[in-house]
Amino acid sequence: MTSPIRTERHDDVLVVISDNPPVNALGQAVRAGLKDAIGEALANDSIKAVVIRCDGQTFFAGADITEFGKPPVGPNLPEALDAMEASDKPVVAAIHGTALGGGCEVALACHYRVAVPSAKMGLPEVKLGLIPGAAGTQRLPRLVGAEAALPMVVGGNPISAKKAKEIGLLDKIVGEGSLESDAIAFARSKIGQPVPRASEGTANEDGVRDPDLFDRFRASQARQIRGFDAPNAAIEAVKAAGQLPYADGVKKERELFMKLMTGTQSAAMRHYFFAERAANKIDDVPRDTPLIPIRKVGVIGAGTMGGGISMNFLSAGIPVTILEMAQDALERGTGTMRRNYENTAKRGRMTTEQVENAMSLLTSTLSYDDLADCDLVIEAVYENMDVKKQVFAKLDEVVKQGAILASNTSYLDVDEIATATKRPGYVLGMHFFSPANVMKLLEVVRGKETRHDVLATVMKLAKTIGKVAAVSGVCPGFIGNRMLSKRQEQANALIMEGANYWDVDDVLLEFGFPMGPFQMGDLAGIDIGWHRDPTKVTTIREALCAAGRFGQKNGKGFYDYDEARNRTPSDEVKAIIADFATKEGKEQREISKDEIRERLLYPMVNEGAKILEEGMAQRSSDIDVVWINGYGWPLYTGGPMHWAETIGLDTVVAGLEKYGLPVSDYLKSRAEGGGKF
Ligand code: 3H9
Repeated sequence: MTSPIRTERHDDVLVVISDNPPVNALGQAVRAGLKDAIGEALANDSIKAVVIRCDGQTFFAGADITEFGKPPVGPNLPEALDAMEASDKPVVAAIHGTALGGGCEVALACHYRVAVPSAKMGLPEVKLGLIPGAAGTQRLPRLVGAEAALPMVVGGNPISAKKAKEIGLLDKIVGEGSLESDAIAFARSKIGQPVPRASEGTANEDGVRDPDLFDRFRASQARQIRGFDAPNAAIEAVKAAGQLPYADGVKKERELFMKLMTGTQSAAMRHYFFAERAANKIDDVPRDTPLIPIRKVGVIGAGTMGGGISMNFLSAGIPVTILEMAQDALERGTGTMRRNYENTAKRGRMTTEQVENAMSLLTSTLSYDDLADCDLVIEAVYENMDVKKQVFAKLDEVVKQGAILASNTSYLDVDEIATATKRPGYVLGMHFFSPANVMKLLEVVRGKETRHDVLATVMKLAKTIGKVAAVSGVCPGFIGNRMLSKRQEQANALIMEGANYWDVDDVLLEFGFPMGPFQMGDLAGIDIGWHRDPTKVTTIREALCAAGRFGQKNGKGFYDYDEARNRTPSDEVKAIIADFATKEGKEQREISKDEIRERLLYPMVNEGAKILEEGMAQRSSDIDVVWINGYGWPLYTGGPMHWAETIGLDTVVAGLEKYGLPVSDYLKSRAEGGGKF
């Protein structure tokens, strides 16, 4: 097999080039090739300097994740990098694309780093439940200081070349089109000078002078890192870089790295990494299916949903025409969109110029005729089949042939909606989650007649607008809401049997969800769908509405809220629930948190199994993608299906049986047939 690493001589400079598509991951052959190339440079007196660069779309994007969990084959990355840094001939990293993880560590082991302006650098290992394992946590703080290193190592988000230059991670930004020649010239300018080694840097002393830095940083990240093991290990490792000699720091990093690597969180997060990428692929749709160009999008409905949906496209530079029934609704909707953008700008996440650019791509209208030339129209009117069918019939009349018509319905039958048109092949569901400009998930609902090119186009478009997409078949509630309804059923049953409703919420919080079902009800508004007749009260929710408890918006729902939106359980609500339970003759008993957790989550897994059995999801990992991105299922458990496999499908089956809950044949068969979906 030919090596992915080749070398080229440019007089006294050896250029080492990696060509390992798609992302130049640092697999065994790359590591071996790098080590050999450095050996070649050191052994040859006529070579005075080395440049390392990559072919293809990016500099090394990290270790090869597919090798994780398999027996290691040498040389390992730290070995290859130590050999590189030990060289007394200058070694220069020439960076384009994304130097991530092990790739960033390669750059750190080089004596100098130059990059094109569009390059990014980062240590995203925490996103895989890990920390850098090739001395990144030890070299980076020594080079840029603990304060600058912490957000990179703990947050895992890449930084721009400009920022990297500012903090001292890059030595020079070179021409976008002249990386290699500029890097060679740079390397040549360093020949004969003593080489600076990141492992010998002293910038980490900022953390020694100000040891509280680490606790302050941890506190500032408390919400984002709750429940995750890796960020705390990352803080510990960066702190060690200031407390220990380099070799001991590296040892500490390795210990922390190995512990994480063999733990369940990293396994779950690596599962998710591949799950997200797999979800974008549709088994029976060829990867080279020609796409329909989407140059202009129409959105029907300027309410919260329609506005949020539109913002996704505007932010991605795609013009949107938004339609409403009345001028005041239209103005209210577009006004809210502008305010949302301006708030984002206030928080420093957008420039005012970007706000204006986005808003300049928006056209508002009261006339369907203005949607005629759209390539995609997404309907976000309220959930009523007759109304949806009227909208689709009208769209079919006015919108050009070949355009895609999508519904944002969260549970209605997309196939039935499609019958209102003469182009059912161009109809599908695009189920966004609220707030639609923020939530990552897009459930793409594939109708029985949806064409391949329509599906492929929407999957690609999802990526363009920064969404994570998963395909669902047509079934009530699709993947996400269908499983949610099983959890809600149990939540309602549990409080009727004597469980405290705040315990139900707390169990899910402790599991890692951002909130529980009753908090969620309060946030969304308990009065959604409330018929406003206090004499007709048949459910707990209706009783709360009749008592004027509408949720967070009026300071009381299931909970009482103070000014800062802190919740306290309400005596009034306890009495309402007790009253219902008595009326229904439900015996009250103490219910343990274990029972609450199992009864909330196991039925979801069972429903997921049924979804798989019916072919409504292509693969179990798609279900994980839906739940992690749309419903706050904790990433570090890998999603409901991966979590169920981790705790054992037989455990789930036994739990369901213990509580007398239904167990699908498919779940049983998977539990008996190896414990995997
Ligand atoms: C690490 O480095 C640990 C070290 O500190 C310790 C060492 C001791 N390995 O995302 P895309 C595949 S941990 C293997 O769709 P994009 C990916 O699965 C690593 N495969 O492209 C996909 O395959 P397929 C730290 C990888 O352009 C294809 O490449 N690094 C890896 O949207 C295209 O990927 C990271 O966490 C990998 N490292 O985005 C970076 N990376 O086509 C992870 C990608 O079969 N990678 N693949 O589905 C990324 O963030 C993005 O892939 C990147 C490109 C931004 C690079």
